Amino acid sequence: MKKSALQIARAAYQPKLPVTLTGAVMAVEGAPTQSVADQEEIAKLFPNTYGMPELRFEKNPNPMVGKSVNVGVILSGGQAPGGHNVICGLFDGIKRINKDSRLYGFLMGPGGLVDHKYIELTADIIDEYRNTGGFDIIGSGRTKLEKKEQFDKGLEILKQLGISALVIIGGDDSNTNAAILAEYYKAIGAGVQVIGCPKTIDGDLKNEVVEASFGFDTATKVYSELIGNIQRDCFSAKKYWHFIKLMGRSASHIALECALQTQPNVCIISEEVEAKNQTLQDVVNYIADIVAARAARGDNFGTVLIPEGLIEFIPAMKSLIAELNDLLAHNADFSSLDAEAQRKFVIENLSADNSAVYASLPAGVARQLTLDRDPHGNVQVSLIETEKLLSEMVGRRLEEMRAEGKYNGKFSPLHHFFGYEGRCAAPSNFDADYCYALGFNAACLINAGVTGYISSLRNLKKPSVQWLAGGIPISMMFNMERRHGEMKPVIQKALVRIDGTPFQRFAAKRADWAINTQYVFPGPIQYFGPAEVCDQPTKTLHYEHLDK
Ligand code: FBP
Repeated sequence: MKKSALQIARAAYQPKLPVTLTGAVMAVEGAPTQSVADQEEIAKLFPNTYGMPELRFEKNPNPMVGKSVNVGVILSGGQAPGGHNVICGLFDGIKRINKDSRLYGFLMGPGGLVDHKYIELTADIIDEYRNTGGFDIIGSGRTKLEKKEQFDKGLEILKQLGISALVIIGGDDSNTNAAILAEYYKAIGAGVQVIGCPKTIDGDLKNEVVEASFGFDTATKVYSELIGNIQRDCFSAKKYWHFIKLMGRSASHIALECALQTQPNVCIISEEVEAKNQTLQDVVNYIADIVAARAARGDNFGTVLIPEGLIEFIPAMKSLIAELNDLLAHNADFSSLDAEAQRKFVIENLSADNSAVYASLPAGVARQLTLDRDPHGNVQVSLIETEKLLSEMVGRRLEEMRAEGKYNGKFSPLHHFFGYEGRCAAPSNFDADYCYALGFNAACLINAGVTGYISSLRNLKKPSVQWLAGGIPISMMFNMERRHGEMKPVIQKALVRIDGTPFQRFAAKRADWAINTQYVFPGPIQYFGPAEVCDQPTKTLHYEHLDK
């Protein structure tokens, strides 16, 4: 494939490893750990891997000794910038420990392990992918690795290839399953270590011990560049309201980070909507009031950021979606009806409250709520055009306000959805360094002989050379949650904290940004140049560190 000039120049970038990982390391054990909640139940479910200590790597004065190892790697779930560098770091790490080590990549996600689809990742292949975006080196997929039969099928190929360690690069669900797999392989004496790596642009795999998931930094910088460009256009033409939906399956971290970077007129945070028990109409009225206040000053333009998961956080919509999921799951013939018959069927078969909410929605959006479910029977929120739903309802509300003499402006909305534009971007310096170090660190965890750990780097606000490397037992992040009707051990998803500093900073400024145009234009990610331009972490990470 032909390479761009940036790709060629960027291939030579050498990620900056934490100082501790630049030579031989030794693993120092901390105190035994506990899960964040439900300790007794989780200890029972993980008899072989519960309570393990945190690990910290320190420089080892003795030379590095390690035996050769065959390692498998899997990319799981949605793409996130930097995935290739995790694999490159892992490759370089196992080769440094012993040059005869080998790396195998399972193809198209966890399904590749179960179906025995793999390639050996040699130095030639690895060198093609250094510092590039995307997951195309081996592909990714959303097959859930959770059943004993899958684990056993996977073990067949691991044994065949002499693989004694598996690295799973994924989000909260994939790392949950990595811990279950680690426990199972340990229980049956399979002789296979399992190590996780924290990935997702959504930024919702983080907690006291995992400071950030990779990909969030680059993706939010790409979206912020685009939002900044739109704001400059909107400020120049002064005639459009831009409704911009941003990815993030449930948490609003992406929208909040982009708001902190670009200072839009409006940004909705789903977690706040839920906390205040707001209705869809409350959100619409809030936006319409800002549109009207700006119009009164002659400013008939603006930007509105909307998190992808918003509608599932609005209590009335949540209840509607839950009943719809159920209704559609039990009516297999639904998809064979025409659009009008589907609408009639839904309105007639929902409970009175939910039926009223459904009927009140613009027809296009109501229809989107009944489209195909994902493999788990859930609405695919990224297909729902929340940005159009809101702008249409804001338009209606403004007409009511006009009739009441409270609005006298012009409202011309435009719509955008930013998600795929950022998921495969060339990783920022932060993500290039973070991912490479996560992979390299995973190799050190393998060499330390542990299983059921997630690769961990802390102190991320500091330059990468000062990051602290180690491993966290995944079971430490567990609590019990109801999933598909059953209580299951899972990693707690990190939602935006309304009492956290990132949200508080935004909340303190938003009234000013709403009325007095205060746009910031971050511009494109810079890979070469001064550190204050190229190496800055996200504002979210910056403010979160103020909380510590
Ligand atoms: P992960 O949590 O798997 O990293 O995926 C995140 C995400 O990008 C969400 O923001 C988005 O809702 C979803 O993936 C879309 O995934 P897909 O393209 O597979 O529908």
